[in-house]
Amino acid sequence: MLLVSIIGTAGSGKTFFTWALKEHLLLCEENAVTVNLDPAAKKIPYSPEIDSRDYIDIDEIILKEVLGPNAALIIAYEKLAEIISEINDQIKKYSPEIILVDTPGQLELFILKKVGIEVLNSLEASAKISFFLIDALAALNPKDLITQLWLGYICQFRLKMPMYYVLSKSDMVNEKVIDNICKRIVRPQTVHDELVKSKELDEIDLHIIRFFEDMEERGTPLVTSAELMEGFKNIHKVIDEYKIQ
Ligand SMILES: Nc1nc2c(ncn2[C@@H]2O[C@H](COP(=O)(O)OP(=O)(O)O)[C@@H](O)[C@H]2O)c(=O)[nH]1
Ligand SMILES: [Mg+2]
Repeated sequence: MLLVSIIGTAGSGKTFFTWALKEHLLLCEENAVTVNLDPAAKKIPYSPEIDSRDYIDIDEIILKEVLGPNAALIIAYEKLAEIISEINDQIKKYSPEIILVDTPGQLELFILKKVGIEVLNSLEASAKISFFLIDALAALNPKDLITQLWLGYICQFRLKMPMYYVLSKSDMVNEKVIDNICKRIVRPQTVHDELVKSKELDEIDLHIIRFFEDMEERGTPLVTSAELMEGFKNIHKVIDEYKIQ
């Protein structure tokens, strides 16, 4: 049973990707279920088999506790942590091979608060991986891309599970843009050269670029969402490699 957590900033395409990946896995005759762990989601374009909104009413939390949506989401996750065994029982009923977990875009849940990590870690599965969505439209310049990579890296650091970076909305940019994004990731020196050219490079950029050069040695798996679906079976290889390290 493989658990796939789909993580990324708000609007990066997590829900859409969860849906598309589920449809793709259905076509491949893989037994996959979707779990919506975003209790604040207003509209979901598909019907998740397991839905946190069936257990938690975010609007009620906002009204009762007099909170804004971000603070209410943290309370919602604390409630979710309390009933996680029920969610696990629901998942088990489907005997799935693959569990796709859609998460909220409020990354502080996974970066700054223990409760987000606790919830994802409490979901039962024999292997776990996360996909960090990088919105192509929000990664058009080198610094925006590096910022997104950092966010993903911090999530990986906190979650302690193998991570794939998945380029979403690649259909909304041309191939040259995708090429540029890939080049910057595979060879961070490209970012260095671009910043020198635009006279933007400073000391902190140098440190950050050096960090990503190290990351390059470790290999940063980046795929477009379409490539990921085509090569989904390779994911088991990534998980095995991660376990060996
Ligand atoms: N063209 C295109 N639109 C996308 C893609 N992924 C998401 N979107 C759109 O981007 C918006 C935000 O997507 P959503 O999945 O709700 O983002 P989330 O907040 O990360 O769950 C929606 O209008 C989606 O239809 C994609 O790969 N291609
Ligand atoms: Mg969503």
